[in-house]
Amino acid sequence: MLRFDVVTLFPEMFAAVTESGITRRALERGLWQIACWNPRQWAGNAYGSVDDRPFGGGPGMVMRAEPLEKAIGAAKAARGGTGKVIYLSPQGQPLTHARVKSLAGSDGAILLCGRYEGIDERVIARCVDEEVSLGDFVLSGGEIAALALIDATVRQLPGALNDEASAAEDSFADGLLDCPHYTRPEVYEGMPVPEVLLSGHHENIRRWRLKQSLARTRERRPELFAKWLAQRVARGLSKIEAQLLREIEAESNAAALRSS
Ligand code: 9D3
Repeated sequence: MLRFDVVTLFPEMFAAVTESGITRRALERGLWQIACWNPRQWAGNAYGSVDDRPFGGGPGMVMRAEPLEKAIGAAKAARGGTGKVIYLSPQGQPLTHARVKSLAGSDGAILLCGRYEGIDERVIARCVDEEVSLGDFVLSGGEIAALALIDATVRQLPGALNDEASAAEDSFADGLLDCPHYTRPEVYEGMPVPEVLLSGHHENIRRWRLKQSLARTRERRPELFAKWLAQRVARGLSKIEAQLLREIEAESNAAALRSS
């Protein structure tokens, strides 16, 4: 069973996944579990302080090793003495769909959330198995990153989504960006829905959606597109894929000529 044990100074933030949406429903269905461990409980001093000034000086505070290790120890004990420890940190490897899929197929992890300037490096050396980041921007702490990781992982569990097809069809599941979506009305502020989507011609609709995904990925995320293409070429492009790529190339060339 997937289980997350979260070491955090802000356990109340995890109501975001326990009290709302797909993650809440999956929890109610018994598909995963969560427990929070607050290092403040192991502060070990009269003031309950879990941070201290950085050796070497500089701004900000650093989370002390002892309360963190004791919280991690309590989490490990609750998991039967084992569990991979993932530290959410700006210095980590970027979170990917591959890592999320791998976690979804595991028994979960202990998620270590930092605050202030970060945590004492000796905790990382002694306890941390993996360091994971959401990307190159600054958050105020690890909690929002842990929430993102939990949300992404839980939605991959069989039975988490109402429409079973959805998780596999998600963007990134096949390495491409999603296609555009429309709902009623057919015309909004003078903007019509693409005709093909009203045609009822399912083959054409599939083809249009794939073409939109390919064109968008090529335009907006060239590195993702290159990866998809290399993978598909290795396996052999389907006739439809090859045809769509030729169309996209031709339309892109035509657009470039028009704007010159
Ligand atoms: C302004 C503070 N920075 C000083 C150079 C360093 C810094 C310390 C602590 C920056 C961010 C944080 C807190 N961030 C996280 O805990 C975090 C994070 C992030 O900031 N961005 C992307 N992914 C993650 S995962 C955890």
